[in-house]
This record gives sequence, structure tokens and C-alpha cells, in this order.
Amino acid sequence: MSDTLPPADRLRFKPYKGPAAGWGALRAVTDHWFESKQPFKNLYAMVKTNQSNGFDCPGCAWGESPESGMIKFCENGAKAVNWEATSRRVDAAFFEKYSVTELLQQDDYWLEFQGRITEPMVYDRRTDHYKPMGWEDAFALIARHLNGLESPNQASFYTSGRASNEAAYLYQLFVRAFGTNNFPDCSNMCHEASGVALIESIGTGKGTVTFADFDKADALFLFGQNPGTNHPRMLEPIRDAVKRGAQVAVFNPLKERGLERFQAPQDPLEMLTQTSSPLNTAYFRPALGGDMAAVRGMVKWLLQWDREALASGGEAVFDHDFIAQHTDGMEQYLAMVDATSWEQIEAQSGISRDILEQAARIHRDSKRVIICWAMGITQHKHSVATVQEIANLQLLRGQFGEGAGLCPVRGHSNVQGDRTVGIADEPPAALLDALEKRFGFTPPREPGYNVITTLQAMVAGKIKVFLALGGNFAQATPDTARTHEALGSCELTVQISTKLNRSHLICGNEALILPCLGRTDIDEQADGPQGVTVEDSFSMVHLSHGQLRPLSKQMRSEPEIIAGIAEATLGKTPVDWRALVENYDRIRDLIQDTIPGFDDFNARLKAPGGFYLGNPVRDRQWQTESGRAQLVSHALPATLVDAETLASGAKPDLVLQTLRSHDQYNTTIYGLHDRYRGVHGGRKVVFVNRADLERLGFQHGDKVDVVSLWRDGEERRVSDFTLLEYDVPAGQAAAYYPETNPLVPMDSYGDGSFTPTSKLIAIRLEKSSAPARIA
Ligand SMILES: Nc1nc2c(c(=O)[nH]1)N[C@H]1C(S)=C(S)[C@@H](COP(=O)(O)OP(=O)(O)OC[C@H]3O[C@@H](n4cnc5c(=O)[nH]c(N)nc54)[C@H](O)[C@@H]3O)O[C@H]1N2
Ligand SMILES: Nc1nc2c(c(=O)[nH]1)N[C@H]1C(S)=C(S)[C@@H](COP(=O)(O)OP(=O)(O)OC[C@H]3O[C@@H](n4cnc5c(=O)[nH]c(N)nc54)[C@H](O)[C@@H]3O)O[C@H]1N2
Ligand SMILES: [Mo]
Repeated sequence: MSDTLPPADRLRFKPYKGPAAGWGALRAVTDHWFESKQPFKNLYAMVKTNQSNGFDCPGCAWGESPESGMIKFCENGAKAVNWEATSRRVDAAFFEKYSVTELLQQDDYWLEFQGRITEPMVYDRRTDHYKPMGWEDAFALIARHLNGLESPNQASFYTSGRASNEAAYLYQLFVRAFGTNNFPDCSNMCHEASGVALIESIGTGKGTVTFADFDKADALFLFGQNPGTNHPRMLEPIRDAVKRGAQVAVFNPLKERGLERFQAPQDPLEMLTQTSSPLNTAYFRPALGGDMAAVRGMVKWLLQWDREALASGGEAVFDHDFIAQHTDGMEQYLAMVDATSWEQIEAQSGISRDILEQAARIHRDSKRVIICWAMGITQHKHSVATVQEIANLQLLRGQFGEGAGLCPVRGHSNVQGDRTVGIADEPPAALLDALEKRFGFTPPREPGYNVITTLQAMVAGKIKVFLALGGNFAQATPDTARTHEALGSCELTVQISTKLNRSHLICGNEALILPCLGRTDIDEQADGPQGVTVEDSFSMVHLSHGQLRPLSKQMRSEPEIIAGIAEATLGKTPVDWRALVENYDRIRDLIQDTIPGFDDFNARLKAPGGFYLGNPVRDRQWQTESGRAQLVSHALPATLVDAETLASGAKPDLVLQTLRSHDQYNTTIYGLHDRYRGVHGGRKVVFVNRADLERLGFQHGDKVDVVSLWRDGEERRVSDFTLLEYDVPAGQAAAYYPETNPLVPMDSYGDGSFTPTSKLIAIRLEKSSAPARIA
């Protein structure tokens, strides 16, 4: 049967002893190949991943050295490819078999495992089943709803970061020509804080380093990320840095295996000898949300040493020339650093002043420093301030140039590109001007809804049509019960997707599923097979060509689907949508005409490895209002747990972070193992340390309900979780996303970023009546 999962194991917990990404990893890859039922197709696909003339890995946004000719893949990239290249299909027969109510009983793992969606489907409320619908009828249905709205702002258009530049560009053009900037996207839940912070600090929302800089850095600081699982190809430059004698300083409350020890799957010698590379790392374990205080502590040390050096005629620690020439705001910021007490820094960071001195020394003693970060930094209430604190540190030390800079490590493989080509709820005026000039329509100027404000508007009954270009909005967003109710209140929900997920089951009054091609599929259009472009974390743009024959002729490419919706809704204005899709060079010509950095777009794409979009900061251009980089000063937050919640009398047992296991891609669950953390056969677990278990009167293996505490006093609860004794700092807990999203309150989001606070949720544990069962 197509719908049976591999047999479920009992929950087991067995600490992992090996390094990350070695033989164990390759074995896991081949296991996945065999489970997909078509190992040879997938083997071929893997060889073509991230190669010239191959396709861009649909996994993470980590970049590749442009000249590297080696086959680059990683275990989790292989899983992503394999997952897309399945022969299982979700077709009319599947939907005839299962009603939506029945499908809702299944978990996320089961839903996506069913395979690729192969034909457009419409929800029939009368029978509670999806049934087939022709493409043109589906487009007409969408157009009827959109054109029937009182205002274009009653529709909201989500984007997930796998969409290609071509798809995303066409989508934003259509939505703006339709008349709204309502562009919630996955970035709102991900790196939004990095963009908001860096635009104010250095005038660009993107990272300033390239792949080659990693070879030249003397120190890498890695804040709040787990590359062994989420960016495995990043382990290679980290390892190389250590081999060169560079320092690697990690800030992470959890001892993540990929950052402690790893083997490179690309290196045959290491694989044969099974040695694990010794990692020259200093490991700092902050409190959740404590990084801003930790960085402030580092700056406090550096400031002290700089003053001492200046007083004694020694070598300055700060780059005073750089500061004088390029920055504003130093005095105010340093006054703020002086005013911040060590007591507050220690209490909030969870790290002592002496240990922070070690971190500061590593920075001081390194000529070139790169600072990387991911979700451990961006999914907090004060994330924007934290990223700006990191930027301040780099600005004081003049760390912008070869081998030095800022590196927000992006998530989805094209999340950065989507923003570049216009997916933005607060679009820059220059983009709107360019669209107006090129296409002759008046784009909407008022900011649109992001993820949180879309949800709030849905709750208030202000959104009638919700359309998603990929992703799994129902599961990726916070406050699941409320989110589902909000989505269900829409008049029409449309999901453009590769695979079945819960968002298809939380239907508006009417609902459509539109099946699309993925990165691995051959995209045949009138002028022949088409490639699409993506941009990685280092602003490299390159072509991606699908290699595998699609499962069904009924599946369409994302640009083709968008063109169909656009033409049905707007006719042939402001462009002949379908003609553009015959050859994607035509879409790229429009990108060239309207988006900076894409001159000679089609020609430059021919270079193997693609081309660099450039970053003004590398040329010492600060595109801020003042034309200089800004040291932005923020007081440390008064409390990390929401003050109003504490004032309401709530007494949290712990603070919880929600994170990814090794066997998932966001809401896509590939399997029930989290190998490096030693968890097998289940995902509903909470990691807590032994002292906290004792303090709270629990034991390893106990079953609990987890209840989150929030100022509105509403109940948010998940049940049937198992407590695991784990090396987590005191007072903290960790559990997997998306199972714990019901706990994240919709109104708990980052200041200025609107990113849900997925890495700090105040919780209480309640003993459940279910018997403990763990091996
Ligand atoms: N295989 C795979 N690859 C992926 C993804 C996937 O799900 N699976 N997702 C992709 C996407 S969209 C993204 S955004 C990235 C996510 O990549 P990551 O950011 O690595 O993802 P998380 O699992 O959320 O891990 C957060 C890490 O931050 C740490 N952390 C949590 N809170 C704090 C804190 O307050 N301070 C510090 N210093 N550390 C903290 C956690 O212990 C954990 O190690 O990965 C991308 N790549
Ligand atoms: N609690 C908590 N919540 C979080 C996070 C967290 O750490 N904790 N992380 C947040 C982050 S960083 C992110 S990026 C979001 C992720 O949010 P999303 O991007 O919305 O979620 P995904 O799980 O990546 O989406 C998976 C679905 O995308 C569809 N899909 C896959 N490939 C393609 C494609 O090529 N085209 C199309 N059209 N569809 C495709 C499939 O149908 C699949 O079911 O979640 C956020 N939510
Ligand atoms: Mo993300």
C-alpha cells in the first residue's frame, strides 16, 4: 500500500557517541534511498545536485565555492532530494479514499509521506473530500474570488523560501498589479530580524561575507545554529578553519554534536580511518535569549582593554580609524556599555564575566573575524537588538572586508532570493518606482501584512482569500489552534504545493490544491526545458535545471501556475503572462530591468557557479540615511520572559526553545530519529536537565503535558510528551517544532521583526496520567 509508513518504533533514547556527518550519515542516506522505492533515480539526482547543469539542492541556503567541481552533497540534502523525487502519488484515487476529516487524524509525517500531489484538486464541502478540477476552472475560481473582493487588501499571498527567483518575481508582479503588498513569507518567521537590524546598522539586510572569506578568517563565531543538522555543508569550512589553526567559538545552550566533533563525508581518508577531526572550539552556553548580554559582556572587556592600551601607548583593540571614517553612534553605544553592569550581563547571559573574557580574547586576538548566526538569535523578542549588538562588535573592530564580516546563515534554499526579487510586505520605494516605470501601473504604496498581521487580520475577519506559494502555513505559524481557526475562516484558501500537508486540510469555505513541479523535476515549456535561478546565503545567483521526469503531466511549474492565475484575474495586463512563461529568459529580462544587480542577467548566468550580486558594504558603502554605518544602542531587555506575563502572577517552571531534529525539514518530517541527540522512534519529547527534573518532581521518561504561560491567560497546551534527561542548561527546556507550535502565542513576537518567539516560551509541566514508556 502506498500509504503505509515504515513501522513505528517505540521511543528510545540512546546517547550518540560518534562524530557528525561520517559513515553513520552515509548509511542514513542510503536507507532513505531505499525507502523512497527508487534508489537509482535518486542516486542520479544526487550526483546532479549543486553541479553546473544540475539542480540547486532544495535543502538549505548554504553556498558553494564557485570553482569547486566536486560532487557536493550532504546527508540532509540527500533526504530533501529523495523526499521530492518519490514515486508515491497523491491523486484523485487517494482523495476519494480519505475524507479531509480522516486525513486530519494523521500526523504530519504520515501526510507528507503519501507522496507528490499529481493533479489539481478542489474541496467539496458536501462530501468532505477533495475532487479533481481542471486547471482553467481552478484559475477561474481564484479570479472570481479575487475580483469579487471589496479591496485587494482582503487577500494575502504567502511565499515559502523554495520558490525560484522567476516564480517569486512573477508572483510579486501579479500581486502588486492586483493591488496589495500583503506578502507574508517564511522569512517573517526566520531571519527577518537579521534584515531589519542590518539595514539600520550597515544599510543592507544581507550578509557581508562570501564563501571564500571562510578560508581567510582567523576566528569564526557561531551563534545559535546547529549546522551538523541544518547546514551540514558548512561543517567543511568550519573544519578547514580549525585545521588552519583558526579559532571557532560557539554560543549555544545545547552541546550540538556537529559543532563538537564531525567527519566530512566528502573526505574518503577520514571516512576510512573513522577519525573525528579534533575541533578547536570554545563552547559557550548562554541562557535562552541571553546572547545580547553575552555580546555586551565581550564588548565590555574589549572596551576595557582598548582604554588600557590607549592609556599605555599599546596597540588599540578597536579600529579607531574605521570607526572615525565609517560609523556614527560610537559614543552613545559605549556609554550604554559602561552603564550596563556586570551583574546584569551575568544574570541575563547565564555566563560569568570570566568566561566571557575568554570569548572576548578570541575576538581580540584574531585579525579577521566572521560572525555567523541563525534561529537561536533571530527567534526572540529582542532579536533585532541582538543582531545590532553583534554588528556593533564587528563595527568597533572594523571587521568588514576579506575574511571578516557578518553572516546570517539563511534557511530555505532561496529565501534570500525571494526577498531580492520583491517578496516584501514593506517594499522599498525604489522597487515600486522601478515597477511603475517599467510596467506602467501604479503599485500599492502602503505596507502590507506579514505573517503575524495576516493572522491577526484573519482573526478579525479582514482576510477573505489566502493563497500560498509553497510552504505549510498552518503548521509553520505559531498558536496552532488559533491559526487553524483563522485559516478556516477564509472564503478561499489556495495551496500551490509539491506534497500533501496539513495546510491542505485546514480549508477555507472553498479550497484548492494546485500541484507544482519541484527543484528536481524537468520543467518543459514551449521553448524547451527551463532552468530557474536561486540566490544563496552569499548572494551568489545560479541556475538550477531539474533532471527527473515529473510524475504526472498534470503538474505545472510555479511560474506557469502564477501566470494562469494572473491572466484569469487581470487579463494580459500589465504583461502577457503566459508568453513570459514560454521561456524564462523573458522573466529574467524583466528582473534585469527592475531589480538592481541583475545587469546582463541571462548572459552572466552562463558562468559555472553563477555570479555574485555584490554587497555595497564590501566597497565600504553604507546605504543608510546618514551614509555611515550606525552603532545602534539598546538597553538590555529588562526581563527575558515577558514582563506582563510575570506581572499577571504566572510562575514558569522553565523556558522552552523549539528546534529541529535531524530527520526533518521544517514541517516536513523525514523520519523519527534525531541521531545526534540520541532520540529514536518518536518526536514528542522534552529535553530537561536532571536538576530541573528533580526540582520539579519528575523523572526521566515521565509523560507530561506542556502548558505555556502568556499574559492573555488563555490555555495553550500540548499533551503526551515524554521528559528526557538531557544536558540542557538549568532552567531551560527544548522540544521539536512544529509539534510545540500550539504553545507559541500569536502575540509573542520580536520587536520590529514580528518573528514569533519560537526560542523562548515560558512553560509549566503537568504530570499526565499516561504511563511512562521509554527504552
Ligand atoms: N536538515 C534541515 N536543514 C534545514 C532545515 C531543516 O529543518 N532541516 N531548516 C532550514 C531553515 S528554514 C532554517 S531557518 C535553518 C535553521 O537552522 P538552525 O538555526 O540551526 O535551526 P534550529 O533547529 O532552530 O536550531 C537552533 C539552534 O540554536 C540554538 N539556540 C536556541 N536558542 C538559543 C539562544 O537563545 N541562544 C543561542 N546562542 N542559541 C540558541 C539551539 O540549541 C539550536 O542549536 O536550517 C535550514 N536547513
Ligand atoms: N516553533 C517554531 N516554528 C517555526 C520555526 C521554529 O524554529 N520553531 N521555524 C520557522 C522557520 S525558520 C521557517 S523558514 C518556517 C518554515 O515555513 P514553511 O516554509 O511554510 O514550511 P515548510 O515546512 O518548509 O514547507 C513544507 C511544504 O512546502 C511544500 N513544498 C516543498 N517544496 C516545494 C516547492 O518546490 N514548491 C512549492 N510550491 N511547494 C513546495 C510542500 O508541500 C511541503 O509540505 O517555519 C517557522 N516556524
Ligand atoms: Mo527558516
